[in-house]
Amino acid sequence: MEKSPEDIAKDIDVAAYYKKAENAQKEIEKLSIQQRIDLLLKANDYVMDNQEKLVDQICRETGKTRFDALSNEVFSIGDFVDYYRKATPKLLADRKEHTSLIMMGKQSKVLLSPLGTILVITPWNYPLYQMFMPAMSAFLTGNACIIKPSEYTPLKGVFEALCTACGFPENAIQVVYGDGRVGGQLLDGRPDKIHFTGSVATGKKIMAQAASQLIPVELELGGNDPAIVFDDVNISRTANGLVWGAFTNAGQSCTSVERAYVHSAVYDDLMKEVIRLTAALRFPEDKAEANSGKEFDLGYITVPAQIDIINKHIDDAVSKGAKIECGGKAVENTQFFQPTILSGVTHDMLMMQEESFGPLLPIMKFSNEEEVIELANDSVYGLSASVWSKDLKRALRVARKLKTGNVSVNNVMLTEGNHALPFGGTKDSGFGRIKGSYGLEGFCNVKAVILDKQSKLIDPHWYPQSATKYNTMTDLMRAFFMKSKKWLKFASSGMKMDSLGNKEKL
Ligand code: TXE
Repeated sequence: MEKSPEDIAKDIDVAAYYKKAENAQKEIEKLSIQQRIDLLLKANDYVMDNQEKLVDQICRETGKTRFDALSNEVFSIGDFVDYYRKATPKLLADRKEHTSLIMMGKQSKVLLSPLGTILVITPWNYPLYQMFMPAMSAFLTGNACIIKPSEYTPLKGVFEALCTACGFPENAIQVVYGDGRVGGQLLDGRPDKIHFTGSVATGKKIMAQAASQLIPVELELGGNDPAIVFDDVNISRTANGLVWGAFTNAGQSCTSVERAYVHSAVYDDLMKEVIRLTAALRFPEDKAEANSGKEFDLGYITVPAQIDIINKHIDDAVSKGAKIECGGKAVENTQFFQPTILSGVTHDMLMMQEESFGPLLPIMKFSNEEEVIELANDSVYGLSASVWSKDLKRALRVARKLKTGNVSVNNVMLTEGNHALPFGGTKDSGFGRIKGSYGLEGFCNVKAVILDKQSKLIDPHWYPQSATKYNTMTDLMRAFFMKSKKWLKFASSGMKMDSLGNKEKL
């Protein structure tokens, strides 16, 4: 008989997982950076070699289309590895930093050391990639990792098989299955850092629990991403971009387009094209077709409760005056939800304020730049955005003013497509950054080191203190720190300070 979620949680031996992780971390730290990269490359080849099996399992657990599984999970893993195989040695190398003249003779360095054990808690929308990317970032930086995948998409056995086949040190990456209770218990094992991707509500719970033990957290939460379309765009490209950005993965992406603002000069043309493209998407008519094994452009909604949220947002918008231009409901007795376009929307509607996480695209008209920036920023979220305009100066000006962690110009969801760029949000979308240099630094103890020489001399600011030392230090400071430097005075007071320190001590 299968164990209940309660029993699974009861049986978790948290201390044992952390003990194994601690031992594994000692082995990982012994590996050179190149040896870790070599294991990453093997993991990459394993994913590519097992692509079809993995795509099958992802599709079975999430309901996404095969192309979504391929492009958003397998391809993203390939791109992640391709970036870090080249960038990691440089990103993790010791850094030489500036040493002020006032500290002459010393050297300053920053060393990146592992933190220890990283707890990675993942959601269900991109199950393989969301496990692979943070876990491998943690591994590259010399950490052990414990993953708690979403109970809806556990991909049971995938990581265990990958780690064994590629020869990762034993327990370098452990996977613990179960629901939120198990996640909560794992926090009590006191990881050295938590990387969480999921909802705002759970993010707040995790942060509160982590605070009591001062565990650092990185939170990648949801979004309500705006797309801003100016009056000089190519209608066809922009409409295609919006439709893909809103409906890829059936809208279950934290950076999918959740609301669009279109300049009044192109609103009618763009709306017409968006509706035409949406109506042409291949989508099941009924349950029989949904189960026929046919290929569609949109998959289904992974977690059934999510359909209630989508329906609630549509009902709320319609009750406040919005018009459904196409779509608007789930295919009866299935988890497929029709790709839906709405017009006549306003900012008091739930879908313009909260994350729908489904295939909804509400479109609103605007007439000037200031107004649309204000509308886009009128959100508790701040994850991502897109700006569409031929005028790149304007697009960049607007991008600068958006209170989000990412902006794509004349494209959509593309910043996260480049692993050299940091990814993360502002406001309720969370904080911390993954990917790029930040993605490795975030899993490191960023350690400052000063190298001084051994000698018989002592530093002038050490004991004893005296009125003469106070006055000489004042002269030195004024000569060096004030707006115009007085080099002669600096040299003479520096020499006096040095000799004062040494005379007093010897
Ligand atoms: O997320 P949860 P859910 C958003 C989206 C969606 C909503 C809910 O709006 O409607 O989140 O999705 C684990 N201590 N996103 O319910 O609950 C849980 O087991 C420790 C945005 O799936 O946040 C799972 O592994 N862990 C998003 C993970 O947290 C806990 C992606 C996420 O679950 C826990 C998906 C606890 N107390 C949904 N409670 C994005 N940012 O990309 C739950 N978990």
